[in-house]
Amino acid sequence: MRGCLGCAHETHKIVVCGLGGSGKTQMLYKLVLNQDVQMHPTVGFNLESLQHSSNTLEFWDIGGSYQTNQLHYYHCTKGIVFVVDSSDNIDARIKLARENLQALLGNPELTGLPLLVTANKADICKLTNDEIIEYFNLNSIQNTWHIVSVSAFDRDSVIQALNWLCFNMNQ
Ligand SMILES: Nc1nc2c(ncn2[C@@H]2O[C@H](COP(=O)(O)OP(=O)(O)O)[C@@H](O)[C@H]2O)c(=O)[nH]1
Ligand SMILES: [Mg+2]
Repeated sequence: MRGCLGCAHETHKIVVCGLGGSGKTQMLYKLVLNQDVQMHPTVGFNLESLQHSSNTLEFWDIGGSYQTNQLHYYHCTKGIVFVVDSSDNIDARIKLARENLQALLGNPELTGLPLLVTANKADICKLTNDEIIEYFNLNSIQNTWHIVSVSAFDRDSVIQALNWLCFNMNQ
């Protein structure tokens, strides 16, 4: 247990990060509302809660420039979801995503937390999970991590992925 005085212990705060357009908000709206909502770029951040097994999961969907140097958003976090747009080519965007993940994992508030990488847009994907593992160099990171192919439109695929995160947050 991390030193989080004042946090509700039954609630797990999860930060949901990844490049703009990777599908963070679509995934959360499907999870929480079970609806395919028409998306607009997120300004600031969304906060959504979901009852999952015996846990309340509090998702912080942190958009765009909010992802860098926003230490206070990460305080008391128990788990990380990093959303990759697997329909991207290995090009400048994936390079940016890799830098984004490295910067995120360097944040002292997030040290050692379980990391769930969702290879999103499985319905139209180009990158395999093995390619993402290699390109993001996941085998070299210190956090316990797991990668799952999901589609934000397929709620069950996201729930399955979250099962891993919930199990590992409770360790
Ligand atoms: N085909 C497909 N499109 C998706 C998926 N997830 C998100 N999108 C689309 O990708 C775009 C960006 O999604 P959004 O949730 O706004 O991305 P965010 O910036 O990471 O929050 C939207 O047009 C979504 O409908 C998916 O799993 N499959
Ligand atoms: Mg968004």
